[in-house]
Amino acid sequence: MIQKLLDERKLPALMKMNDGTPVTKENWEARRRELIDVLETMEYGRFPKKCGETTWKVVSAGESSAGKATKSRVEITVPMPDGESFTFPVTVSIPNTATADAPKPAFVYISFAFLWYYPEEELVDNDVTVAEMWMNDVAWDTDEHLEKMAAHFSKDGQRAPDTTGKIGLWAFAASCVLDYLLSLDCVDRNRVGVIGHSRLGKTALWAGANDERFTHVFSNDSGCSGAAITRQKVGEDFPAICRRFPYWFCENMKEISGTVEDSENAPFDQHYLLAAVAPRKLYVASAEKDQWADPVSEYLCCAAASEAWEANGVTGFVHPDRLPEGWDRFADGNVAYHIRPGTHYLSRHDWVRYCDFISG
Ligand code: GTR
Repeated sequence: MIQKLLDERKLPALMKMNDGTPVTKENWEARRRELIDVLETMEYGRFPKKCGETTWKVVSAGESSAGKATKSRVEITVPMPDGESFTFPVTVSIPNTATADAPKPAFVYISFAFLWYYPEEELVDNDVTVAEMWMNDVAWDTDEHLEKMAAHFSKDGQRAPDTTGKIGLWAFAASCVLDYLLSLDCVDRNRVGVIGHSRLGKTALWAGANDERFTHVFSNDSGCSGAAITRQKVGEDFPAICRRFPYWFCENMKEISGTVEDSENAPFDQHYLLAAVAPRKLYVASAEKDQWADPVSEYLCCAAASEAWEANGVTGFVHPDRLPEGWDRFADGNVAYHIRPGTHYLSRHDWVRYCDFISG
């Protein structure tokens, strides 16, 4: 059943190089570069390159979660392509159980608002460190390119056709937060994840696709231009998302988002984005009532991307031959998926399952 549904979507081939050569473990990295290149050119814009060392300063620290953790405010400073630098804050919660002798997992959590809800004490109790980064501290979620990090990537507010959009700036900032986390000897570098919800789920996927130091990548309800297949998607489509949020993407995205037909003729689909995480660990989650994101297209995208893991000799997406429903969770492979009843939200239920996966 699932293969039939996938065939109907008529997706561009994943496991063929641009010149038609079949993809194997040997040329996987070259294929991964091709996937990222088309996503950079047409969708998100060029992923910023580091122009120098990321530095940081702990500006305050204190006990939190009933004394079971330390919470600190850290300023991250990143050299910019115009020779200047840009500084933004993150809030880091480190459980007391995480030590140099017993390093523990950590998340870079890209959030909607400074200290947006997350079950902080529960994460502490699960020995998980969280570095929370607020998107608006990095770049405003608006169509302006003159302020904050965006100012360093535009000229007088104008962007070149493939200059990064805001998703790319937030994703790059997440990668700079990772520089900081990896400097902490209480963080287990084999278990560092990036996580975000909705527009920030798209961002987490793009960060994880580009920065291979992220061992685990989590997309919560990311939908259109995130974890959902674009071809025949229900709910939001490229024209709808680009009318409201053109600045999330590069200017070239306009070429493939005028009509639904344009987007269905694009030389890529979102399984390219998921596959760019292979052979690392990927977790996609949906909410049943979130038809705008389209749970079915998110699930099918995991199934479509799975062959990238298999070509690398590891298990991809292990799932039954049916669509997901209720509280289904399929987490036996390197690509995991769950759905839950309810609406578009990054809930406690989701967090707990992400914790299990990264701790596993
Ligand atoms: C919606 C947008 C979605 C999703 C969501 C969010 O309005 O259409 O693609 O990103 O916002 O970020 O909450």
